[in-house]
Amino acid sequence: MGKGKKGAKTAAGGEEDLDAILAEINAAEQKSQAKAAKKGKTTANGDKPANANGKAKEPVDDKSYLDEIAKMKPIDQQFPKHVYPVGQIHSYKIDADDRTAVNRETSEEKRALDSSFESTYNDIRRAAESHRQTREYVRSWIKPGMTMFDICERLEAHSRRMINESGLEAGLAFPTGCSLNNCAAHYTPNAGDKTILRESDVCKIDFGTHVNGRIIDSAFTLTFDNKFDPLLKAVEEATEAGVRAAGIDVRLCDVGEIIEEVMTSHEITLDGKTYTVRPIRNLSGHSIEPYRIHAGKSVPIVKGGEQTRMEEGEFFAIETFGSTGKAVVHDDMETSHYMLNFDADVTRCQGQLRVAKSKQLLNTIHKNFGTLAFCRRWLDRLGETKYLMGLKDLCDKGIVEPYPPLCDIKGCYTAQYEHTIVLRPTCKEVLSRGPDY
Ligand SMILES: [Co+2]
Repeated sequence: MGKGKKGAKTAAGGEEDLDAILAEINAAEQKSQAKAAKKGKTTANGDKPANANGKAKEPVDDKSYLDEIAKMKPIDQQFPKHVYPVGQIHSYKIDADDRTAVNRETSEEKRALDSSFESTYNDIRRAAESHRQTREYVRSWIKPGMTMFDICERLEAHSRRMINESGLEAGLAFPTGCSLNNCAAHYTPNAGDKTILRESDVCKIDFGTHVNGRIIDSAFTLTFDNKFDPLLKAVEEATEAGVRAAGIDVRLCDVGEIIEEVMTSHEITLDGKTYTVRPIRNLSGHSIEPYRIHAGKSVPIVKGGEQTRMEEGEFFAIETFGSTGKAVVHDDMETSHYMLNFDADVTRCQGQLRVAKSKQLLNTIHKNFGTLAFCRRWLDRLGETKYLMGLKDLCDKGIVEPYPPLCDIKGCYTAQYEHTIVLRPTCKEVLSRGPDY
């Protein structure tokens, strides 16, 4: 999940949301319209899903995967001793004049400190193993022709099973991003979204898991046409460079500069036009704290960022986004992602809310998601209905924050790779590392 968008606000997101609210008010009418439109409708992509006969095909709402998933063992049952696989270990870089780095691995003090965090590391490693197994599962069946809605629902069903979801102690850390093409982040379908994954799409799968609030935030890019390979390679290498550069006392601006340098050393030719792959300058990585996906620090992906340093013990999502467009994102399309404002005093807010529906919705959000991000689909599955007005009320009052999709200019392509790392006292651990990326 990307920390998005400094000074890129437009009204577009808000207008789209107002449309959604009006649609909700006319729910009954909308339903009958949907029924009438069932024959010969187009997808949100503007394409008709075609079967072998070239006829428009209604995607079937096939939930048979639920039985298959129910038979799978959650991670905590796969590891009966409850000790989970360690991520990829990197030694800290040793400066010629600075011997502290080399000492970290052997220092008794640092080793003792490291041991004191073992249960936290074990929690987040369980979340990481869950993430790896879910993304492997997704790669085994995801293909063009499926709706983005079904893709997300199936991914999340598996993820809930692997993490052995249990209230706020273990679960999904944020909604499944599946942003397409020029959209870089924060798109997941809302109810009724018929968008279909196409052969020509560049899809960013960005999802999160957590155990006791220890979040794994990791993402990769899926394509079905190898013409996009140079774009994916540019972004994957840039993220790798960021992961390598990260370390205790490293300045955030230096990480950003290295990422930009690596990414822009790549180019891609599409339809006879050659593009330098550029990092999206108003997106960044971020520090992570318990139940707080975007903590205080941003990890820039271009040069000229803050000189603040990374510190011992911190968790970071190192993520980069490459684009063939303007390399700047703006709010676009209907909002799906929301999150309780971390600093909101929920009890006080409850007392101040006049509208019963807003009050009840805030209660549901607080109880089920706490300060973790959620989406409209997740309110739907909790049985919430006609909540858009209440949600808008909570957003207007600053209690809940909306996170609209972040898109570059139409027609361009964006890619993303992301890992969660921890700067342990003794070494750097790439928690979300897998055989895939
Ligand atoms: Co992120």
